[in-house]
Amino acid sequence: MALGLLGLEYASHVLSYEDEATPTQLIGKKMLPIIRVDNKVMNESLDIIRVLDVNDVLQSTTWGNTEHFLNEIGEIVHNLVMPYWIWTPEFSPKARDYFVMKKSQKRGPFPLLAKRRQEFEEKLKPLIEKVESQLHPFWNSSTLTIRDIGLAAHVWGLFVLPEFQFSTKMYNYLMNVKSLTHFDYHADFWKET
Ligand SMILES: N[C@@H](CCC(=O)N[C@@H](CS)C(=O)NCC(=O)O)C(=O)O
Repeated sequence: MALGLLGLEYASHVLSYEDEATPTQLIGKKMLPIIRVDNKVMNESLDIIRVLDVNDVLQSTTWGNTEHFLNEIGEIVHNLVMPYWIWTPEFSPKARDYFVMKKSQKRGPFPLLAKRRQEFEEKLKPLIEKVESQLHPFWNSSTLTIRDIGLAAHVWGLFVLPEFQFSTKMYNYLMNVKSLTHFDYHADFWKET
């Protein structure tokens, strides 16, 4: 989203989830995203944005207490979507097995997560309503900021949850962010298969 908003040209590669070797060779641990610019390799999304955003388009805003709030939303969204996400084209059977093994250690068995859907949705609802009341039309801002990239990236995950319904306000917000950042979730997967 940041690269698209900043109008930077890039090529993206989806690494299979069980690929430990590639990220470990590049940055010494199994973590994405990783970017290579002029043969310099970097990780940590916010560090990457800081280096690429030379005109401070995204950095003029601070996170404030939104970071904690985003983590809360992210935690619930992940519990809701992980059992469904594993069936998207992002996961080969091998990647899916590895992901389920790793993530269920912390979150519990995926079938149980799916059974707890209602509980998670009830926890998420007031958080989404609160953030919706702060969209003017961006998150506490009249222009798109770094906070919107964080928020939209988390909330976008809910598109994977069957029959999940966004409010009109949230849906329009996501489409607005998509258009300004030229974000195309699926393009990377189809390109490589
Ligand atoms: N603070 C890091 C967090 C990145 C992160 O959590 N990446 C996840 C995927 S989105 C990851 O690679 N986790 C390691 C794993 O699940 O094996 C950033 O913003 O770049």
